[in-house]
Amino acid sequence: MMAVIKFLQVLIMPFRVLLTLLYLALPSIVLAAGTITGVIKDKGGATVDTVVYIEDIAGEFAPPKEHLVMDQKNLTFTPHVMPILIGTTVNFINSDDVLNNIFTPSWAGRKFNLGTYPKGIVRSFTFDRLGEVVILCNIHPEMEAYIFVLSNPFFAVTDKTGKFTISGVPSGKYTLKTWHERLKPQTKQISVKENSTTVVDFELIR
Ligand SMILES: [Cu+2]
Repeated sequence: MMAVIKFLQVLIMPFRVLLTLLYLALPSIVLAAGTITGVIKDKGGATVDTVVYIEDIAGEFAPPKEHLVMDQKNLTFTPHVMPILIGTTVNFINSDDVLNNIFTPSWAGRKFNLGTYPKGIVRSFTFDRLGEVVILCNIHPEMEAYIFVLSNPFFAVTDKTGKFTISGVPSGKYTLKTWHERLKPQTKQISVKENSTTVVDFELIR
């Protein structure tokens, strides 16, 4: 019996070594990725709230387990522009002392209305279709936000200086696209190399 176990142990040994090597190599596999960064402007200067995203990338991407949050405060949706991975759930909060409503008139051929509710209530919605979703409040016509549902997690939104950074991108050739609520989308072919940064700037027009 002991001899058989010994024999099996010897047999398994190479696989254990292989597994250990794989485990040790994992961090470098994960690190074999690059960064895309740049600044987006239009003729008026930096364009805040521009979504930048890789159009197509192979792989299965699980949505985050944690819900994202869109707040309503001082009759303003925050954030104003929110790119998300398909399947992500967003919690809509009302932080105002007055009633607010959440609805969209059209998104991939569909509408939704989460209703009108007071401070302290949270209602959730899972975005299971791609595309641009305009978020409105039927009580305050000036309230407006955008949720942009994307097929992969390689996206970013520009800050107030127009800067964006997408990190952890596997090396490869991609189509990088922009989305802005008022400006025309633009497309650039880019190449990402591991452990390096690809700089891509855009000048958007109406
Ligand atoms: Cu409102």
